Amino acid sequence: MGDMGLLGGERDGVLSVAGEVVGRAELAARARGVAGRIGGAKSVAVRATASVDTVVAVVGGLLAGVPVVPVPPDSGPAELAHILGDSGAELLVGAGDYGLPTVPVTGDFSGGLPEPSDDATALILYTSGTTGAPKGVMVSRAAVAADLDALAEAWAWTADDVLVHGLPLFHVHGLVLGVLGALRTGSGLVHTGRPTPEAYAAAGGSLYFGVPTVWSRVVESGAAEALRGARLLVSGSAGLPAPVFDALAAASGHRAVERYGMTETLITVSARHDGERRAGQVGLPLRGVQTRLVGEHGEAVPHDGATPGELLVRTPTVFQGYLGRPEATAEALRDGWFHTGDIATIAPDGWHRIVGRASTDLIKSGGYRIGAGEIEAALLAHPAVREAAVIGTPHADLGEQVTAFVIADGVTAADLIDFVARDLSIHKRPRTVHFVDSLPRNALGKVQKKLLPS
Ligand code: MLC
Ligand code: AMP
Repeated sequence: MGDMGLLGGERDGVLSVAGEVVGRAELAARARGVAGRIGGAKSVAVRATASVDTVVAVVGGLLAGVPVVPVPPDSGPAELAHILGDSGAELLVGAGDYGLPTVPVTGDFSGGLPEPSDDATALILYTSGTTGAPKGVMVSRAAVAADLDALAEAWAWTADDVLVHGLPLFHVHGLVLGVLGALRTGSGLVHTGRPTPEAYAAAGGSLYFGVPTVWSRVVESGAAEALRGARLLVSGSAGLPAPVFDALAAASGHRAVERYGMTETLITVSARHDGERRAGQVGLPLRGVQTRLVGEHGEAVPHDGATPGELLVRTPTVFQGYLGRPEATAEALRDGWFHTGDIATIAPDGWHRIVGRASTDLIKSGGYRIGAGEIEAALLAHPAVREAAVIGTPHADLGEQVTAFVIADGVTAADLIDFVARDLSIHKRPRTVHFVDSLPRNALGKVQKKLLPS
């Protein structure tokens, strides 16, 4: 289906983004208008603010079979230049000042549109690796459709639901699940602009999505009580701490459904609407997904619920590769198995628990994936910085925070945080900068991050 099942059907549920309401017929007409003007482009960029325009632009790209590159609106200049250059985006759809020819998100189109193949790239999502600049993750139309259908089944997500969330529209959670999922299932959508507890409490939906930081704030603020009438509260993008799971259950009456995924694989493991919910565990593989654990040398690790191993997934929702990076793709995707870099246990009854990450160089802060290498490179670009090491350290609200250790003279922490902020988006800024005389290194000179104080 050219529209991926996003626009059809007899659906009249509300679609509201940051206070702006759009009817499905109007969304379809505007998206066709975009599609009619971008056909043939290699890819198109969208400044992915929380807005109806972003939804129109993304759906327009899907209708045209043109890969969409959602750009974080707070991207700093270095990040923005990288995303635009690396993706080769030829047009900007909607508002923004990217130095590209711009296509408006208004207007109509009555001509014919192509029928893109299932393996056409739907989205190119930029995500951080352990080193270097973010990589473009190519996600196919088929992967998006398969994931949304598997989630709809696991969560009994239908046109009778009203989905509420306020997550950013440039990542899998907010965009693929939170917008395309609502469109494909036909559910209503109330995007709250930002994921504040007050807005969640006021929205009156049936299905709620949040990252753990959001659920923790919902509990802290007292807003959880207002969610009693909901059907399902879903948490993901980082581990939901068991105390938050318990406090949310006590205050809202809902044991949250936790699910696990990655940009590269979409969502692969989840608790079910009609099944158990276990604090600290992420559930069972979704329909069509296989998982297994391997040790450091690739040996099989028993699924005994106790022995940790690296989690591998084989799934119809897997990405098509990192744009322009065949070696990185081959490293991550071997014999059809994606190596997640997450350390997990699998119990004999199939329940998965994520216990950590293989690398200290990937940080999850507020559900954002942040590569230490990218921040180290930004710090090292400052003339006063001689050495830098960045790690994630525990943070009560964000799960982890970005913490930098630097060897530098004549600068303050605030100088360095501002310096990084000039280049990168807000959540990548270090929250704490420690000035040190030396960094712990091994005999080969590599920084031993595990020895840095957290
Ligand atoms: C942030 N601020 C800083 C700062 N970092 N100020 C100084 N130094 C820093 N280092 C500012 C912010 O701009 C904000 O200002 C204020 O401090 C509060 O910031 P915050 O504590 O980070 O809160 P907030 O901005 O409210 O963000 C929390 C959050 C956000 C939970 C809303 O982290 C978020 O939206 N996370 C979702 C990430 C996500 O969607 N991930 C999914 C990836 S896909 P001001 O002025 O703006 O208030 C994926 C796959 C899967 O993972 O499984 O889903
Ligand atoms: P991203 O690429 O931003 O999609 O981040 C993917 C990473 O988020 C995974 O590799 C995990 O480390 C983490 N993640 C996502 N969901 C969960 C979860 N429910 N529990 C623990 N970690 C999670």
